[in-house]
Amino acid sequence: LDLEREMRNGVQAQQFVAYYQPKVNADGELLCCEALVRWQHPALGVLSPARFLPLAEETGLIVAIGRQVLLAACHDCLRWRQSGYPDMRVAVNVSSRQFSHDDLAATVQSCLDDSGLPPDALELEITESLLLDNLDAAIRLLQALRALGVKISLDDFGTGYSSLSYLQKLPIDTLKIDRSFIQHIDSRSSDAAITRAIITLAHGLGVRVVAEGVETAGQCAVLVEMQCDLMQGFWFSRPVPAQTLAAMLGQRL
Ligand code: G
Ligand code: G
Ligand code: MN
Ligand code: NA
Repeated sequence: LDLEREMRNGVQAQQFVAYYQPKVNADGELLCCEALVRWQHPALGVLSPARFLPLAEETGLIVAIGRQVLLAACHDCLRWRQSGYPDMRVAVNVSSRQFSHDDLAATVQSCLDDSGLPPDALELEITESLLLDNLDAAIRLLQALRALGVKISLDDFGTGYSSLSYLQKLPIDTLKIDRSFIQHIDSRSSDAAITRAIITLAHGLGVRVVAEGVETAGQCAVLVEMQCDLMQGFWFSRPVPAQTLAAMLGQRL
């Protein structure tokens, strides 16, 4: 099987679709969701990113796939807002290849224009690894994206270099604490201490905090007590297709 060739065909045939995973507040209200790409392969079924993202990155196909996901997320989010949930927001992952592609800001603007989604309904999730090559250039791009009105979220926080000084330098709105810290948060005091400190620090800098990988009621309770702003994980919902997400709006998860 020539995966690269299949992937090129898949892009043409629009086989890359967005699933969505809810982000909820302490009351379980669904305020936002993260778009997570899936490949609906006609023969192989629904493939997860682990199966194809590395090759998509290597070949540059991630730029086309990423644009399709971004546009779909904008359209879907606008539909949810128009169906009676006008504050619903969506987050979309941006990989290093997309980030260094020189017209990311133009791509984002054209997806907003094509869909009619208000910019502040869109959040872009970036990882620290995108910042390593050229921090100043990355900051300029983040500023250009924020000038469009979109929000920026720092994904997988705590796993990379995580220089705390980044937090002060980076124009970000949200940080997502990596699930490796959340996994044992109710049993390992060191993970709880780190998470509590990150939340306090972020709030002191005016940055909101999302915890990812919340799988149990116990983890959720600890995070609520720490005043974590939003939570995401299997405890609330797995990533689901757009229509399934639409049916969850207004529910308490
Ligand atoms: O949904 P899942 O847990 O399998 O996602 C695995 C990884 O793939 C996550 O780290 C996520 O950041 C990445 N990913 C998911 N969707 C997208 C996407 O649309 N674009 C990019 N660049 N990465 C994505
Ligand atoms: O972009 P990011 O690396 O955060 O991608 C999120 C990934 O984490 C997706 O692949 C998603 O399916 C996965 N995920 C989401 N919630 C949970 C969870 O509660 N537990 C675990 N183990 N994985 C999760
Ligand atoms: Mn993410
Ligand atoms: Na993550």
